[in-house]
Amino acid sequence: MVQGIAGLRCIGALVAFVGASLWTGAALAAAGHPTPWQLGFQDSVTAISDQIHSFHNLTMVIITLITLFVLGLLVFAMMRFNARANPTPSKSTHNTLIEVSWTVIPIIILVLIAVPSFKLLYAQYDVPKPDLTIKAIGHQWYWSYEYPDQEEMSFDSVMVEDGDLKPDQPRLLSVDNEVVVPVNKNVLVLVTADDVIHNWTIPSFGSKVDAVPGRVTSTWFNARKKGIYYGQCSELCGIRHAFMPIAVRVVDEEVFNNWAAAMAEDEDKARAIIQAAVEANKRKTIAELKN
Ligand SMILES: [Cu+2]
Repeated sequence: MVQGIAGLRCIGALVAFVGASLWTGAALAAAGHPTPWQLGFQDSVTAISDQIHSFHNLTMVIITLITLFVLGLLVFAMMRFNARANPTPSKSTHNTLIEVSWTVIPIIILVLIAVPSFKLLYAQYDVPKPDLTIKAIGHQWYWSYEYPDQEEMSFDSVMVEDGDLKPDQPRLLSVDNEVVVPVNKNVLVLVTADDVIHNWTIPSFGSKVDAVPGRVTSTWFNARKKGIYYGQCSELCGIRHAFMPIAVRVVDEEVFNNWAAAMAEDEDKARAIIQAAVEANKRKTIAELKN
């Protein structure tokens, strides 16, 4: 009886887990950063990230079906073939049909998974012609950025400490200088490090790549929605590994151009341009919600 209840609980937990994992909808996932008790992924704002989400949903269905099938087989074998129900066991050792099926069916399942998997891998490495190139350099323990298209533009991006956080800044994710990029443009990110291996990632973009000293790796994204998107160094890199977040601000092209022009002269002025654009966007959103 106790075992029965435990079994039911297990099945309940499994169903809940699968349901939650499939639910990558807006209700639970937050745009650009994780939220407490969040289930599922962060909002997707690139085609690559969409592809990652649908690949996840496909494999989740396959995993669930296999798990339920194996669970069913186990329960059936325990009930039907225990010593009490089946006192004289069968002496047969081979069954061609079963042996062929347990070889062929897994192959078919693997091929089913391989096709979208390779498609996704190809899409991630097939960089379209970039409209903008950024270089991200990992340091112990902050990131610095260079914009090779804009002359001599570079800056450090350091985490905002708890005491300095503004009300709308998420903890452990906010930085003093955000990476600013235009919306709906192909952005190529060249990634490297100057001390140990770090990793540059933005989950909402489906971008993640190691930053290796002495080597340049790359990732790309084309964000379709304005906003701020966060990531964290994802390669254990030392004592302050958890405190070197990545923040990318996606803005209109015009705002980006103004920001880039201002960066050459005065970083505070550039920051004010972004701040003004963010405020204007907020007012617009509120006005739209009211109507
Ligand atoms: Cu790191």
